[in-house]
Amino acid sequence: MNQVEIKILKQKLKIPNRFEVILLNDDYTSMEFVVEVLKKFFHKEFLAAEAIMLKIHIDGEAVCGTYSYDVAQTKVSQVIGYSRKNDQPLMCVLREISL
Ligand code: TYC
Repeated sequence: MNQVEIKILKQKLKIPNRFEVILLNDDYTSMEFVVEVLKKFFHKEFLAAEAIMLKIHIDGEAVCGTYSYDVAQTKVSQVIGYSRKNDQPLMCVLREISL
């Protein structure tokens, strides 16, 4: 089965598309700011936020949450907007989860 056929089958089965929201590492955003973002926009407790921030710092990225397309896109906009307002270059992207 090719990707198009899988997509049609998923639609017929009414399996909703889900999207991961991912934070990316960079050399300038402060660790404290990333923890704050994870608490504020992804509702993480301090220790969970700190663990995710360190995973991003080491691996280059980490999944912060999984949402419908609309909610995922809103999270990306909120995180980037808040980061620029606070003069931080933090980047946030979404990625569709493949079956
Ligand atoms: N690498 C950054 C630093 O050393 C910290 C950081 C972590 C930045 C996670 C972005 O998504 C990020 N200050």
